[in-house]
Amino acid sequence: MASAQSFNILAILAILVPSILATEFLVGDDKGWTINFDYQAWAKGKEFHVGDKLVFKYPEGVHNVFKVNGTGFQQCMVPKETEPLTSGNDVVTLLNPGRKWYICGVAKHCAVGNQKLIITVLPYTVSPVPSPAPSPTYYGKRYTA
Ligand SMILES: *[C@@H]1O[C@H](CO)[C@@H](O)[C@H](O)[C@H]1NC(C)=O
Ligand SMILES: [Cu+2]
Repeated sequence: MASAQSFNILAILAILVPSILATEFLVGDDKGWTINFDYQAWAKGKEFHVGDKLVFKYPEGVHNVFKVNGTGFQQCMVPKETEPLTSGNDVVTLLNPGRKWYICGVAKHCAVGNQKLIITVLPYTVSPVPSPAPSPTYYGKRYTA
């Protein structure tokens, strides 16, 4: 059973380590957040973890970023009750695991321009630290005098 102390240490690591190892993903790489880009292909093979950041880069006023649910993503529907990100350098920190959907709410950029991103955020997992190899157990005969 883990002691309270080792639990505390793990809890502290769980908070500190992600902030050190967090990855910043520039959405679309050098193309940024734009129309007619395959964000599905961009996200493929990438691992997003809690604590990582997405950066949406675009000329201010040309696009925006709405976080939507699965329905909003499928139908390119922007939620009326939330405001989009509009700075042109929008940083989204991934706080929770699960599916996340982002679309552009300008004109028909999502429906026609395919400006939509879906990712799956994985829980933060501490990569296993290689433990020192166990010293070999001696199974040979023991001789006593
Ligand atoms: C998805 O988002 C829309 C717009 O905000 C909302 O009306 C709808 O109820 C949501 N659907 C689910 C399944 O949460
Ligand atoms: Cu747009």
